[in-house]
Formats: sequence, structure tokens, C-alpha cells
Amino acid sequence: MEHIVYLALGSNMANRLANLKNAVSQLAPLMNVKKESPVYETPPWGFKDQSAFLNQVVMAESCLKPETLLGHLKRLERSLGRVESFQNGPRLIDLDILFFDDLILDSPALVIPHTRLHRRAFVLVPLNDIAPDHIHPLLDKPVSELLLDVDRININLYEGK
Ligand code: PH2
Ligand code: MG
Ligand code: MG
Repeated sequence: MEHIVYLALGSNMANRLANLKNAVSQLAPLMNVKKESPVYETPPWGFKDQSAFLNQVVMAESCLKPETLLGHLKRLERSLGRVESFQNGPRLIDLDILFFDDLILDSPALVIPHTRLHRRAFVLVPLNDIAPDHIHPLLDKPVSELLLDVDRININLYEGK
């Protein structure tokens, strides 16, 4: 069965834009990317003493089960050159599952919807560009409404530099 998946992408190391582009292109053939948000430059959240991130959200179709999809994303992160860091620390590429259909899942390996997505402007701003009406299945609110409760200062469209 085909599922609709929303993924958040982030990078704050090396060639950040190339990292996002390579990740999106290598999601295929296991995922069929249908929508891509613009890329934003965003201040680091959590651990502040690190470079700015580029962030983006994509919507894709996939037949993979959630755990298999997670494995695919972790493998792709490694193949793009990601190495272990600390929580909220710098990363070459981060691929997070935000939504998987309207699934609610809380297992040791995987939590869907992503636990902190509704608190993060660097996720909600690009998500709102491609899915403003998507309902968060736990909070029962559309993305456009979740966006009203976060501070979106310094979340800027990335024009490339
Ligand atoms: N990812 C984190 C921690 N902090 N900050 C921004 N701006 N963008 C991110 O993608 C990000 C972060 C951990 O995954
Ligand atoms: Mg993350
Ligand atoms: Mg991650």
C-alpha cells in the first residue's frame, strides 16, 4: 500500500545545499517525492553554539513500512557522510519522519508524529509551504495553526551564497 510521508531535512556542515539536494535525489526509488518546500536558513535550535542550518520539508509516496523507512533514511544519512554527533549537535544531513499518513506510533525506535515538530519553526515554516491544511493527528490542528505558536524570527528563505 502507498503511504504519504512528510520528511524534514536539515544540514549545518560542509556544503549544506548540496547535502539537501543529494538527499532528496537519493530518496528514490524507494520514495517518490511529490512536493518540495523552499530551503530556509535557520538559527540552531537546542544547542546554540554551532553554524546555521539549512532546512527543508518534502512530501513523498512510499510503500515502505515505518520501521523500514527509518532504516532507509539512516542508511542514506550514513552514505551521504553523516557521522555520530551529540543530541542537537552539528550534522551533515538529518532526515526525520514528521508524519506517516495519519499514523500515531510510539515505539522505542520511532515516534510518529515527530515529538517536537510542533515546537520548531524550522520545521513548521517549510511544512506550512507545502501542507498548511495537514492535520496533526495528535494535536488535531492544521499546520497553519501550529505555526502561530512558534517564534519564526530569523527563519529566512535561502537564496544561496
Ligand atoms: N536539528 C537539530 C537540532 N537543532 N536547529 C535547526 N535550525 N535546524 C535543525 O534541523 C536542527 C536544529 C537536531 O536534529
Ligand atoms: Mg532532527
Ligand atoms: Mg534525526
